[in-house]
Amino acid sequence: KAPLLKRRLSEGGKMGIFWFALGSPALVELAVSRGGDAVVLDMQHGLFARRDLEAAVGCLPPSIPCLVRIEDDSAAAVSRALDAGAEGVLVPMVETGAQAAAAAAACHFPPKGSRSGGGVRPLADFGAYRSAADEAITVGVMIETTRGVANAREIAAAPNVDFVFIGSGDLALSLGSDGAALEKALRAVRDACVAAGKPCGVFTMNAGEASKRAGEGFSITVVANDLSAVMTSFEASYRTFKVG
Ligand code: 3PY
Ligand code: MG
Repeated sequence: KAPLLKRRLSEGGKMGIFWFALGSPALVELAVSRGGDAVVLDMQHGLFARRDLEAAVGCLPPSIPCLVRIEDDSAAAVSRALDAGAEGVLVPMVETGAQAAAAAAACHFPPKGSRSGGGVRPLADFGAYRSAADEAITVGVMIETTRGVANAREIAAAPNVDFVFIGSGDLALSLGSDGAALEKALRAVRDACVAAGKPCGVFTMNAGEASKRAGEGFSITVVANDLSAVMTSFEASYRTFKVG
């Protein structure tokens, strides 16, 4: 697969992505038949078991890049995601440049990094996979704590980190839910990314918020997530139900 995600990020366009937590490959397949610039499959808080992840990645068309938000910054979590055939990872709770650099190294084969070779899909043609993977794999690191914000410049500048993504929910928790402080932190991380020449994304809850943040210079925003899409749609349908 061509390194579509890297190309889109380097072209500087704005990506409206779909976020999946419910662990259903069928839901992923149906949603991307309706649009989306890329998907995130959430292994940190989502319900995807390893086989669900393999199935969900397998049902994506080549035009829809797939990132996996991994469980933590371990090499094992990186392997599970990339061995499934994902184009990249989102590493949660990154707080220092060294942590970002270590996670990025785990995403690349030697000599660039320390990734272990394997995975059912990559092994179908490992030579071809290996020669393209280091160029194709996209590493996104999440800043979602006050410590991460304080170290945003070194995190954004870390080697082989392709973009930064702000976990706005956890960041609000870390800041104590002060709205003004959250806005200030978002701007600080975005500006640190501009200084490092890296794109910056932010987690958003819906298309309205995503559009607003895209207008503020954030390159990747979440236009829909499966959890709230299902709840909103079921609630709206039930509210319009009339017996008459
Ligand atoms: C956050 O907002 O904290 C995330 O990790 C995205 O779900
Ligand atoms: Mg989070």
